[in-house]
Amino acid sequence: MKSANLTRNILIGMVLGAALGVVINMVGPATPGFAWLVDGVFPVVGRIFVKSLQLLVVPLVLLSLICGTASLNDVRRLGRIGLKTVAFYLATTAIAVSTAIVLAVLIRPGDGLSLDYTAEFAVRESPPLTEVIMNVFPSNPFASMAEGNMLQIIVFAILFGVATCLAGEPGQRVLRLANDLNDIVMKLVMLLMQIAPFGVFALVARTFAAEGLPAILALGKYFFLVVGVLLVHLFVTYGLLFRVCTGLSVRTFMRKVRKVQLFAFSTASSNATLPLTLETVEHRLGVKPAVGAFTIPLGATINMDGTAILQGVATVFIAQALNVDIGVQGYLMVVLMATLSSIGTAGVPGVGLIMLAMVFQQVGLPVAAIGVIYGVDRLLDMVRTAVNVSGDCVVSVIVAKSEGEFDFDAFASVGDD
Ligand code: DAS
Repeated sequence: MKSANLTRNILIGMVLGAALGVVINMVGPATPGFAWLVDGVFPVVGRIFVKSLQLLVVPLVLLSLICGTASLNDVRRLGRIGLKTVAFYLATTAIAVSTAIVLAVLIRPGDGLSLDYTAEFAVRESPPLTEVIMNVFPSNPFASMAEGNMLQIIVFAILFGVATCLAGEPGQRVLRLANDLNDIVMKLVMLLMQIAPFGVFALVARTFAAEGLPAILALGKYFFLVVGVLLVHLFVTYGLLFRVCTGLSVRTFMRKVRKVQLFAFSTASSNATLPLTLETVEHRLGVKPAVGAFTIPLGATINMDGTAILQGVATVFIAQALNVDIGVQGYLMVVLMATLSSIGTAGVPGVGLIMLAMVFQQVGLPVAAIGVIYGVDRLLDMVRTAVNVSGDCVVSVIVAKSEGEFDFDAFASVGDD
């Protein structure tokens, strides 16, 4: 199926899934005619679809990063690309959470709310930051791959890629094999994409059936403020940054990342979307593998601007609802925590709430209060994941263009996007 048709079919699957989900939610998910759909068919189809993508993440990241690192064949350049990438990722995350806090303080979504959070919201404890940073270095690469520990896989792949450059002819033989395997895995990505419309339909229908309109209306101001800030960050912040740093057409960029955004929205997982994100930046946005193979896997793990926006709005919302003044210092702490806590947390559904618990603990808000916003979080997770992957694509193009690892013709090509 051509890429443009795939985008259309994914969109159709999403719209039909949302419509059916809302109807089921209104009639009642437990209704006999619907229960087997909501609790049986949709979860099964959705999980098979997401698992089929997660199947490819580790081989794709490992092979593309080994090939990308080796193709640079210059450790200094690799270091420069790495520093630029991390700097842009952290800067856009800090801007995101700051925008969220400022708008939430101005709009005051939590005023007048009486919070009932007697139901304890149990959140898995998140490791301290020092442990997260130490955990970046693998002790056993096979264990890292088996666990899907993205940062450890990235570190191992870069070291392996550098070593192949130093290994002469044997290294070149390994690189040729790695490139061939990478091509095959990319073909597998496009093959599995054919089931995307069905998987997207099931995932979106299940979510809307479970979290329909009543939950959204109950937290209207909060819900629509988070979505609003996400859209501001996507179209204003990223639009300006992309235009200023690359001089390229923002409209073309947004058109080309549409499929990746739909995918991220449907799966609520940057990791599951990673194969498509990588294929898009390298084949449609003109980012050469030497850069894309590094920026995209790293971005799926450490770059979560959409998640940071959730943290900013949710912190202000809960503080206002509890009449707690966490002060300027508290908000600065939120900016720091949101920026740093995104490092090392994989891009999977719901990771934003785990990180939010870290922020609440840091600024003295009751973690149990997160239970108040839990009901609409899956829907917000879908939107913020689409923003997360968009940020990965923006920074990839900026870094690629600044390093001369950019194919303008591929970016400007029309039609098969
Ligand atoms: N679902 C996460 C991701 O994949 C984002 C989040 O939970 O906030 O990026």
